[in-house]
Amino acid sequence: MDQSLKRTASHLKGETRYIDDLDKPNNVLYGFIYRSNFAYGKIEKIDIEEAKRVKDVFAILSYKDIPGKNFMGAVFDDEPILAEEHVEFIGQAILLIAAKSKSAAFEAITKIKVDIKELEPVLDVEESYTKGNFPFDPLHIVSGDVEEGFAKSDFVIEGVLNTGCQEHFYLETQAAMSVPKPDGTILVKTSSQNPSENQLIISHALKLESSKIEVVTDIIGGGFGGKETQSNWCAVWTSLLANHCAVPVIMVMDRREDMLITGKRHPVKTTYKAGFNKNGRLNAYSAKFLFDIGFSADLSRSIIERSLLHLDNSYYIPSVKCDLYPCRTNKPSNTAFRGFGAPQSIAAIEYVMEEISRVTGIDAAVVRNRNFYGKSVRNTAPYGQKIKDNIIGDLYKELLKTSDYKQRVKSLKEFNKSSKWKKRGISMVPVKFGISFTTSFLNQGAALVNMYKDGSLVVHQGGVEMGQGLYDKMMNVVSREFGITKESVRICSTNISVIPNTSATAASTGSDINGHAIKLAIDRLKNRLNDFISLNYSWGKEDIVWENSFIFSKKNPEIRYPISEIIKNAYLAQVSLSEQAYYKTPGIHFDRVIARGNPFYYYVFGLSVSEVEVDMLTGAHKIIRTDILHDVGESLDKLIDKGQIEGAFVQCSGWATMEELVYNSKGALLTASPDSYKIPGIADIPQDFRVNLYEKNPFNAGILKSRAVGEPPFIYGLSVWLAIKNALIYFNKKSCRLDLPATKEKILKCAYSYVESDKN
Ligand code: MTE
Ligand code: QUE
Ligand code: MOS
Repeated sequence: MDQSLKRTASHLKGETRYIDDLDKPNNVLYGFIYRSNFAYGKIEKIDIEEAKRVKDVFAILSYKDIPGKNFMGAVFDDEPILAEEHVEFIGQAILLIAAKSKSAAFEAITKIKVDIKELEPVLDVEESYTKGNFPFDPLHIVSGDVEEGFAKSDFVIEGVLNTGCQEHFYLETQAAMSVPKPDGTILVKTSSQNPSENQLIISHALKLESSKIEVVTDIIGGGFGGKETQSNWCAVWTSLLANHCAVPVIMVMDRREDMLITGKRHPVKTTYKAGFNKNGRLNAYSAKFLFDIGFSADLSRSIIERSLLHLDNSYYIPSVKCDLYPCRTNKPSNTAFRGFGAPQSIAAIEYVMEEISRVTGIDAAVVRNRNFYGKSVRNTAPYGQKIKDNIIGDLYKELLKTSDYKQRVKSLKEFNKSSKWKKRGISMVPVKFGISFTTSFLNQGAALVNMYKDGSLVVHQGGVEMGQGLYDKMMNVVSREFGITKESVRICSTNISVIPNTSATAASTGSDINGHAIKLAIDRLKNRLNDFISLNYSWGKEDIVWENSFIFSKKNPEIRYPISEIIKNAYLAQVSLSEQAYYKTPGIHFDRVIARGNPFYYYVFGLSVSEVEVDMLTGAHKIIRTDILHDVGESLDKLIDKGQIEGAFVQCSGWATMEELVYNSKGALLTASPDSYKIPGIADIPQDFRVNLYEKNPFNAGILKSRAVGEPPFIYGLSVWLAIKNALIYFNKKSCRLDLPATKEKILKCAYSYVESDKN
């Protein structure tokens, strides 16, 4: 069995070892934090004398015990590792505790006395916006003249839309283990999408050079963006404690703590205005987006930037004027989450599409089709990038047919005439998703390929396996590019001492960037080996073929040598069997100030249709059927890609219909566990779920002609929310705003128009 299969088999048996499952050294200590109970306050006094005397408690540290810098951050260093004078959200860490057991640490926590003077927190985006509470400049985009566009429109609509927060709910909570070594270095095992950033933060906090911090990440139990920056907490806390106590320290957040402390998807309040013609075509779109970024900047600027770059979704909008504000609030710092800001602005424009349909009486799918980007005209995004290889129109034609859209709209209308309390609705949602980090320099990666004398191969690369199938895809790249059977290939866990300066495994670019780097390394190694073969076997270099772990000449394919034999000879002839390579994505740039540039290497397109049935007595809905047609070029692995599409769809449908984070007036999260926070279960997937890969559009510049898959299909889940909105129209003719998530409660309010006003 090759490594991919073996890994999958043991994963399915629950044998994958996350941080909490690691064998612990017997001198290990457990790390805990003492947290703030106030959303905003001034720390007046800390007394740990009594707590320090608790048996089996080895250290209690405050920010004063940090040897280096207490401030961290991906972009701005505005996040204290431990609170200094002020606490800024409920759950913020004030003290670190290392203890032999959980009970000892908890006893110490009850004996710690921290006096905090409570101050008035800012919890509402609107309040934060009014106060101008922006930790960095708001983002703007202008293209064309919206005033002129509104003036010449047959209709102009205005409205407000709120999109909610979302917890990542990775299966493995945040965790890390740090092991100090006698030579003054430290080994950190971390559940992180960005081990290099863990390394950098630890380096600053411990005042230790990066080279002395070995950071290793084996398969993690999900990330979804929530382990880019948010993994820094456990990594730096365990390192501080391990460094202080000179023994290994492990820390694994429990689910409540994780939900309380770590950042989530940004909730956004959007105020929009759209002008369009009787035929449903948009002339102008203006909007103000208020992002609830939480207490610090984190990745918010990049997230808001990606929002800005997706506010058009798949539509050509002749004039656009949008302002996006980063509003600071006293909550955990919101962060990357699958889609990275795009789902929020796409939700707004898709909501507008449904409204255009309602106002004009034109079917919403037709409205969308009329607004799609063109192939050779109407094909420039508001930020100036040409939309090349646009196939959205082709996908539309095909999905319209395969989903039987028109007939089903007819049947649904029939159904709704005869059914009083149950109403059906349908909605089509397209996606155009830009692939690349919009922060250009992050688009780089490296790989190291080491061959042994027996012809077997180990591959190191910078990407993290988090369930998205990166390792399996890299295995396919190695096996196909090298011509070697998978049995002889091993993909190693991510180690920052082997591959340095990695970017986060994020922006859906993991297999693109690392796959390209691996391919380049293989090309170099093969080239050197082919020189050797050509010389020693008297074959023309261009005739040499590597296939299924055999090497032969095209001219004489009967004579085949096993790779192992040739590699042994190459070794004896003193040919190096190791090669490293570096890849950077070409041609990417974006100027944030003028909001113009070419931020994406390419776009991924796709289309979805969902039909739902809503019970207007209970507000419950079920998804009757979902059809998805999605373009991944030539798939690196069809099963994985299908799984990514299904998973992303379901994850978004949770955000769009059921997941709700409720805070009280003091800023305390009331839904910090799965008993009050509902994510989709097996009963919530579509009853009839048809996911198809579009196979007619290989991407020649991609790795093995593939396209990225991780984030784009998240958008399809919006079709569930908008199908519910569509169903509501058949029950309650009055217009009513349906915020996201469309929970049962909101659906009922809408069904009976108990919404106070559509204006705010
Ligand atoms: N799939 C699983 N199973 N678990 C995850 O954590 N993260 C998503 C997506 N799919 C995730 C996932 C996110 S947010 C991203 S950016 C991509 O995977 C990252 O991996 P890739 O770049 O290798 O596609
Ligand atoms: C998409 C992403 C990310 C992004 C930009 C995208 C992302 C990410 C960063 C980022 C930006 C600046 C930094 C940094 C990271 O940008 O995940 O460390 O200094 O981490 O378009 O997914
Ligand atoms: Mo994904 S949100 O870019 O980790």
